This record gives sequence, structure tokens and C-alpha cells, in this order.
Amino acid sequence: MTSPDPAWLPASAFRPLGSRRVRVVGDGPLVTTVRDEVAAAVAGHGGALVEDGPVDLELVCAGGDGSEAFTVERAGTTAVRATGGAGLLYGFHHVVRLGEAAFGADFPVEHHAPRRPVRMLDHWDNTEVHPVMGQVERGYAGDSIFYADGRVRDDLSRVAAYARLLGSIGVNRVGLNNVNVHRAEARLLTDLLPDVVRLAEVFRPHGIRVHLSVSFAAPVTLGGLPTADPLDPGVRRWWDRATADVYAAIPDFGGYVVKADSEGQPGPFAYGRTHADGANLLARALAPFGGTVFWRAFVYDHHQDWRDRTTDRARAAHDHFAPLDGAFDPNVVLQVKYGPMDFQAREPVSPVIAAMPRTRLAVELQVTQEYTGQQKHVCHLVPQWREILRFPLAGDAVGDLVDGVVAVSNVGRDRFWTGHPLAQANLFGFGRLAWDDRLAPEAVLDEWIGLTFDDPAVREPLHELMDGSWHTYERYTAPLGVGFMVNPAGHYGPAVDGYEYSRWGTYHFADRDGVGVDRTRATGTGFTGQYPAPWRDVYESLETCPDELLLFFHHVPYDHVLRSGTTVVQHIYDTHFAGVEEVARMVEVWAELEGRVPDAVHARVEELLAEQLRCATEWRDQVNTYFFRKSGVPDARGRRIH
Ligand code: GCW
Repeated sequence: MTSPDPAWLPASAFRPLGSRRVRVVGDGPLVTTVRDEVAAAVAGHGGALVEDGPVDLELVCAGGDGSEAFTVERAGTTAVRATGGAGLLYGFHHVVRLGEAAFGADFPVEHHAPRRPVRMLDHWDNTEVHPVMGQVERGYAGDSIFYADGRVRDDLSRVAAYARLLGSIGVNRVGLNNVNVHRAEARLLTDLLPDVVRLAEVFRPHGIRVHLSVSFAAPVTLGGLPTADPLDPGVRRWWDRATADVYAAIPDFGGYVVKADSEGQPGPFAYGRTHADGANLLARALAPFGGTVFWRAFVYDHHQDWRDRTTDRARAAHDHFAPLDGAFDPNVVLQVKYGPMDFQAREPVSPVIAAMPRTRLAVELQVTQEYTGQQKHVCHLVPQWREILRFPLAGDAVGDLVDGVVAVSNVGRDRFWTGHPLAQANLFGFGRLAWDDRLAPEAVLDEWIGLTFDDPAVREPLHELMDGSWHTYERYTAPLGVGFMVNPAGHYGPAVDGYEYSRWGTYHFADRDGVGVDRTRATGTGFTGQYPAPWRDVYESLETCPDELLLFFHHVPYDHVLRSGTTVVQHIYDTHFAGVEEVARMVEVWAELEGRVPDAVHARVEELLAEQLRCATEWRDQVNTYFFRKSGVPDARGRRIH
């Protein structure tokens, strides 16, 4: 097999420091990782790793604590100082990102520390190939890098390369298996534990703790108990013992990830217990060892009747969890999807994040592009995540209300890791924003470009192609925040009514007069009432509701005039024509990059852009035709609608 792409850590990224004299001071496993990195870099670029004498770069780890912070300064010599190995590793990669700038003019001491302790990637990998979902659920980059034939792969070199990439961007936790825990994967907790130990060993030198997704029914399915009732003493003993066994094998195990009472997964509701009862059961098993349970708030009725207008999926997480604020143990982190629905290209921020001040929270993002083009489309999501994390939901921004940022990973065995080579920038950008959500998306993309590509001339065209690509995607897909309109089978490509009469609770309610979901308190489902001020009123009123979310909150006639001054139906036509034109422009920009990026990268992206253009055109034509047929309103600009 061709060796995997180096992603943002090609040898060339290490030239500035690798061509200099470097000293590494300190001990411990992560310091060893840094020393090995430096040794490889200087070997490749003619510098030297030295113990004494003058140096250009000094990397000093003063102690062995768990600190992730570091300082960097330059006064003739560049110096990175940390008190913990993780801090030194992050400081080292900071210098790599700076490139030559790290060795230019002097600069005073800068303090760097992550803005939150939890920066995690969840993998929806199955040990076996699932008949419907494949090996990686919602994976668009090939099979799992972790597993083959029901167990952990023999050759973990690819996992080691991945762990190194994640360590370089500050990710410090990974979930190793799908939150939908099937029978085979449940065994990772028990008889496959020695396999998990091997994965933990590969992640450890990069400052990353591993987690397992567990099934709430494990005491029954694995333990043979008659119940999984969280208040049953036998159940408690089972979890205590299983957890103690895990820690005996993996002393720095991070903890569990749980999807309970959601989309068919078992949970505490079966026993008349609350999600706090369920989460605390696991939290108490983990607490003696310093472990954490990541309990997902993605709980809703997926057997809804479309005739029933009183049930609103958007309300579900808040309805279930807000009343439990204060009831969770301190080592529970409630993991909340960023929006109230499901990883759409546009959703309002979940009101749960403002509703639980006495609960530790993590916001969950999706790096894997399930609803955002499946790594066939260029859809650079860092601007979306930045907007979400800095959204002033409750006085404070979302990023300031959470202890953690978690995302579903987008990698697989594909030689480019992410299927679409440019989707690597999403993985990179996730790590950078999880570290500091105040970073500007353009600056983060700039870092990625600088590390990944050698030729400085690619910088500008790549920005042109990628900076606005999330908005482009939004323009040619579901309009004005209404969401979905995708093929139910795979969530790819348009099916305007695909979910309209389904049990999943995802509707747009278009008829001959109008479109959108009335979620107001006055006449709708009352979802707006879950928001704190001012958002409860901003979203409630047609006058103040932002255009991009209008159809998420309101059902309006086609001739309703948006704040932008355009009618809803004309906006739909305009954005869909514009979206396709923007993709056509992407194709042109990419063509100019031939010979400036590696040929294999050029060929892959070229092929995928052709598919993006085809798919965007299909979206445009289906959406425009649909709304023209429903409304009978012609395009004011007389363009062709079928
Ligand atoms: O977006 C939906 C996906 C499911 C996924 C679920 C979840 C793992 O379509 O495939 O299941 O979300 O987040 O649990």
C-alpha cells in the first residue's frame, strides 16, 4: 500500500527547526516524544540535537506535572518552557507552526494554555463491518484505522501516525469506538481489553487518553445479569468490577462515552430511571480512578408521527436534560450536539448549553461531513465552529460555558486520511479551535496551508477556495436553516421531501403558500422559550429572527420579505444559482493549482470537485423546481427553472 499522506506534518514543515541547533531538557515519556521529533528533524535537515553549547532553540520541561501550558520567547535564542511533558509537546509544535518566524526577530515571552481541559475526538468505528453502516458509521474515508476482522489491527503504524497528528494540534482524548455499540464492539470492554491496551500505548506518547463507548445494557448482554437498572446493587457491582479491570490494564484510561435511550440504544428509561441515575452509575465506577463519563444529550423520539404537530425534535434534549441540572456527579460531562437537531449545515446553537450551569458540559461538533458533503464536497467547517463557539448564548459565549469540545473524527484508511485531501484542514482546524476558539478561521487555515504545502503560491487560491466554502454549501442545499432535504438512505444529495413524512421528526412543512417550522411560543411548538434572553425574543419575532435561521423558527409565506430585502422564494432561487456558480469557480481555481500541489492531491481534488459540481447542480435544480412548483412564483431574473 502507498504510505499515507503526511497531512500537516510533512518533512518540509520541520525544516526551520531541523536545520538548527536544538537542546531538549527534561525527562518523561512526552519529553522523549519531543526529543525523538527533534532528532528526526535535525537528521533530515542538517541541524543538531545537542546537550551543551550555544543553541538556536531550547525546549525545557521543568517537571513532570500534567500541565498543558507553555511559554515561548526569543532573545537571541528561542526558548520554550513547560512544567509538564504535554506542555512541551504543544510548545514544540507551536514552534513548528511558526516556521522561520520562530527564529527571526526577538519577541517577548508569550504564555500559551488551552482554553479548556477536554479536547476530544470520537470515532464511530466498528470492529467489524456493519451491514448497513460499513465499518465507520458516517465515515467517508475508508475502513477503520483501528480495527480489522473484529479486533484491533496487528499493524498500528497508521494509528501511531494519526496519534502524532492529533498530539500536534492539542487533542488530548479519543473515543475508540462507535457510540452505537453493537454486540461485537461491546466486548472491547471485556475480552478484547488487551487490544484496547495496545491502542492506549500508541496514543499515550502523544498526550492522548483513550475512552470506550459502552452499552448501557452491558451488565445484561456481557454480564448475564437479569437487569441493567442503574439503582440495582448487582448492576453497580458489575460496572465497578468491569471498570477496575480496565484501569488495572490501562491506568490512564479516560473513561466512557455513552449514547443511551437514543436511536435504539439501551438506557435508564427502560427501568423508569433518569439520565442522571444512568450517568452517575458509571461516574461512580470511574471516580476512584479519575475517569470521566461523557454522557450524550442526543436523546429524542425517533418514532415520531408526522401528523402530530405537538412533538418537536428540536425541544427534546432540553426537555430531557435541563430539569436534571445539578443532579450529575462532578465526573460526568454532558456532551451536547451544537444544535438542537443533528449536525446540519445551519442550526441555532443548542439551548441546553445555557440551561445547565451546575453541570459540566462539552459541545459536540462533527468533523466527519455527514450532512455537509461527505468529504466529496469542499466544505471548510472551521468558520462554522468558530461561529458556534463564540456565539454569545448566555452573556458568555458557548466556548466559555463548556469544559470540553468534542467532535466526530473524519479519518479512515484512505491514503489522504480524510478522503478529500482538503478535509484534512477540518481535522487540523478542530484541534486548533478546541485549544483556543478565539483564533480566526482564516489564520487557522493559513497555518494548515503553510505546514501542508511547500509552494507559497498556493496560499491565496486555497483561501479563495476554502474560506467561504461552508457558506457555498449552505447556499445550494436546504434554505434558511430549515435543514435536511437530504436522501434518507445515506444523507447525501437532495431529496426535498425525503424526510417529510418520516418518523425522524425532521420536517419543512412546505405547501403552496409557504414553508418552515413554527417553533414560536405564540403559535408553534414553543421551542423559542428554551432560550435565555435575548434569544428567546430574537428568534420569536419575525422582525428580529436572523434570515439564515428564519425557516428553522417560522413558517412563512413565499412572499415574506427577509431582512435582506428579498422574498423567501426569490432568496431560494438566488442562493441556489449562486451556490452552483461558486462551485464552478472552485473548479477553475483548482485547475490553476496543477503542478503546485502534489499530483496525487491535485488529481483527487479535481475528481471530487467534478462530483461536487454535479451534486450542487442537482441540489439547485431540485430545490428550485420544487419551490417553483409549490409556489408558482417565477424567478424575477428569468433564469431557467425546470
Ligand atoms: O447524525 C446521526 C447519525 C447517526 C449517529 C447519530 C449520533 C452514531 O446519522 O449515524 O449515530 O447521529 O450522533 O448518535
